[in-house]
Amino acid sequence: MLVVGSDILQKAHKEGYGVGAFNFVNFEMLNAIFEAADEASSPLIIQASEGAIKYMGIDMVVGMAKIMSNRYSHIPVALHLDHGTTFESCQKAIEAGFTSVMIDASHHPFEENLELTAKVVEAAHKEGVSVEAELGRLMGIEDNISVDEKDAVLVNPKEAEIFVRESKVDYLAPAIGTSHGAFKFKGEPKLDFKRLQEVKRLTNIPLVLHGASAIPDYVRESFLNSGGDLKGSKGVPFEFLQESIKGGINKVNTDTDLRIAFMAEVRRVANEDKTQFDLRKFFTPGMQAIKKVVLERMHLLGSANKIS
Ligand code: PGH
Ligand code: CA
Ligand code: ZN
Repeated sequence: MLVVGSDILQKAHKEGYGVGAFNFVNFEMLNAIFEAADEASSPLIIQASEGAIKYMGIDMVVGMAKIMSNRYSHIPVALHLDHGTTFESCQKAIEAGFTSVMIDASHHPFEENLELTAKVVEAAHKEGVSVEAELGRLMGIEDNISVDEKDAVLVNPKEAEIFVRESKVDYLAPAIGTSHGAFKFKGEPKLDFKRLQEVKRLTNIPLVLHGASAIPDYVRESFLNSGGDLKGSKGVPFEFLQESIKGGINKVNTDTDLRIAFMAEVRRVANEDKTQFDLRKFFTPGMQAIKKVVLERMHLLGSANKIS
């Protein structure tokens, strides 16, 4: 059943657990994610970026999401627009049937971000759709970074308080030192948990962690064993994910882990049988690999067995 994003995240916020928000670009990713949610009895957020929408067509994105949510009608599922860049993009998603949208104007000055977010919130709430916004920039933080530099890229808790109050946004992504992709930290992994706790205290709404892929050892191994290269890659350690949930994160955006797990299997099969050209022989193990990652993550984040 497709539900409003806030239905899922308000419960997670009150009970103090995290819900994985998993990106998909095709049937295979979506199918694997749903199978995992079914096995874990977990609520679910599935999300499509503007790039994914361009790739599949918005009717296909919404159509597949609805079919899968009917197939697994006991699972509460929200369909979320990941990193919407404009009011129009959010508007289109709302009209097409998304139940949650992100307006990402965090690279604009505070006032502009606030103004645009408030405008999206007004339009979305009219249709019963919830909204996510972002404050700060997604960037790794290092030990030798100065306090001033940190303040320039990471979320400012006082600003977050004002932003949430004035925009009436439903959930907020505060930049605390993560980044997208497979190369998150140059040195030791580092996140600003203090800042996160302060944002939670001052806003008291569901918070979102972007760039939350962990690149677990066995996923890295499978990618390397298949002949892939992940030199210099580093994800968010599991302990950090748990710590961030304690600090108030409720939506945990995960894409890279699924891509790596899937592609490792596709390459393995391609290497093992050069005569193979049945797509299903590549994609079936790919789906199993994603399912395993998602299932584990749901248990780690605490959303398993939270369907009531
Ligand atoms: C993400 C995904 N999507 O919005 O934040 O992050 O690259 O760590 O999976 P990863
Ligand atoms: Ca951003
Ligand atoms: Zn993101």
